[in-house]
Amino acid sequence: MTDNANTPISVVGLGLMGTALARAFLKAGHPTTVWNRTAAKADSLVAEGARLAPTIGDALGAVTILCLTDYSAVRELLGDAGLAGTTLVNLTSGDSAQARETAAWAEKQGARYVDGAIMAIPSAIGTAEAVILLSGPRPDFELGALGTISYLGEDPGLASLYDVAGLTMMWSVLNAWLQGTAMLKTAGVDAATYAPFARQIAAGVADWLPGYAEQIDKDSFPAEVSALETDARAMAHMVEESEALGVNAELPKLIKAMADRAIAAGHGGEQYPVLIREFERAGE
Ligand code: FVH
Repeated sequence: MTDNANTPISVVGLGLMGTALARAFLKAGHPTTVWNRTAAKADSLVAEGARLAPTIGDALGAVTILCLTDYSAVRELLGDAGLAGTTLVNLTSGDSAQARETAAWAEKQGARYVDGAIMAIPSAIGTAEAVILLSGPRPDFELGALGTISYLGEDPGLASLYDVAGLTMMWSVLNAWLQGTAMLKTAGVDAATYAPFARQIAAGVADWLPGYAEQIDKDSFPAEVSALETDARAMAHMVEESEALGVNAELPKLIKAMADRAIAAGHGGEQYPVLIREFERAGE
């Protein structure tokens, strides 16, 4: 990979995120070309030194970053543009099937195609906290101006898969926190008071992941700490408490139903990560 802030970069799509990406490239010294369907959104970047391409065809450079609403916008925009000689780095959010289809389509048109996912908000772009996931052919140019680049492998679907897996983690943790917050509010405990305790629990659970991952990868779940049937008894408290307090019990019931199914399938004496089997198959 060339560590070269002189590499010219094009950024197509100047919404909230695309503007932050273009600004980070400019700040790092990359000659930066920009294009947006609504041209006025390029004004501030042009004032900061970007070149505004008059057409999408002119915008396509050796390295072109795409950051549009979704994959259909990408296909709609680039449909007839001609892609030979371009490496597209598509940082638009989507799923792995869309990423693989778009890779095949772009390669058919002569482009090199790298898919990506941005795990950050616009204001974090350009800092180490901004994680950019990439997959597809390994880039031979430097994108470090954007943040921490993590290359995941040749399969162009991997970046989107990691993105969706990360979002699942994020929203599951947040929903669990909201459930506990709703329960505690009934006793007059406000969200700010509960938050540090919730954070401590989340950090403790995060520490279990490497050991649990080892059990999943070995497909062996000895109950070293607690058996699933013991966990299920605590889950019953979670359901009963929610119902008694008059707060929403959907999430506790879902958690318990999955454990109950695994126990019914004979896994009650094994450790929690045996539930992976419930996640690996589509629900009834
Ligand atoms: N903003 C964020 O925090 C998140 C963080 C994680 C990843 N995302 C993803 O980034 C993609 C873009 O998000 P965004 O926040 O920049 O979105 P908007 O501000 O709404 O900008 C959308 C741009 O897409 C252009 N566009 C849409 N459809 C078309 C089309 N058919 N042809 C050409 N351009 C199109 C739009 O153009 P315009 O409306 O300004 O003319 C904007 O440039 C997204 O995948 C997030 O999930 C951001």
